[in-house]
Amino acid sequence: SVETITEGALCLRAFVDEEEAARLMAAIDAVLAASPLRHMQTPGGFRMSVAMTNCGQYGWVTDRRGYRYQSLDPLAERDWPAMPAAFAGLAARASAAAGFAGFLPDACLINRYEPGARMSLHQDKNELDMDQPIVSVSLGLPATFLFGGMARTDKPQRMRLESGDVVVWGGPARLAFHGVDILRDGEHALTGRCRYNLTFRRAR
Ligand code: MD3
Ligand code: FE
Repeated sequence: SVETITEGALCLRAFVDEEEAARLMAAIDAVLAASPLRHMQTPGGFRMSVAMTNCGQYGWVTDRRGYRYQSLDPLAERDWPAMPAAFAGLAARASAAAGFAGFLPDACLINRYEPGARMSLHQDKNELDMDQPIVSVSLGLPATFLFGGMARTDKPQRMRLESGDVVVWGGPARLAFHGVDILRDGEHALTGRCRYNLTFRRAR
């Protein structure tokens, strides 16, 4: 099914079936072998509870110097792994289904939430072209996504995201505030005790 969250944001429920999810998970494992998950530091000096890595031409990083995209993985000290074909294919299908044909992501941020991890309300604004959407894919344990509207002070809508759900954020929703509530403990056949989220972006 397709749900409109707000103008410009579509949730494609169960867009990824279990077979594709397993292929994505194998591709995630291959990325992690080259560029391991790590807890990055915010510019303010806090350790993020979500563990992250990237693939594609650019990767999103944060440290004491700020938030940015770069082609070098600072932990592995080499370029990020290439975007797996399974990732690129899904990003193309999902963006086309949401009316953003021609979306060519050059970055994919991989987030891993363990029980207790969360992401506070923020905007994604380190990308150059805000006319390009962001495609997000949830795998594993369910999470409560917080959709905050255009002002930080807007009361967030809560939304359950389950394994296989894909959300495409573009147009007027591209700069909306959003976050993820504290992940509850559980067990999922695909991922074990965690949730993965892939976000496909056009960084440059
Ligand atoms: C709404 N990730 O990595 S995905 C992020 O579940 C991030 O890991 C969350 O927010 C996660 O930056 C949420 C859904 C999402 C992604 C990008 C957006 C929602 C968005 C960009 C604009 C508006
Ligand atoms: Fe975000």
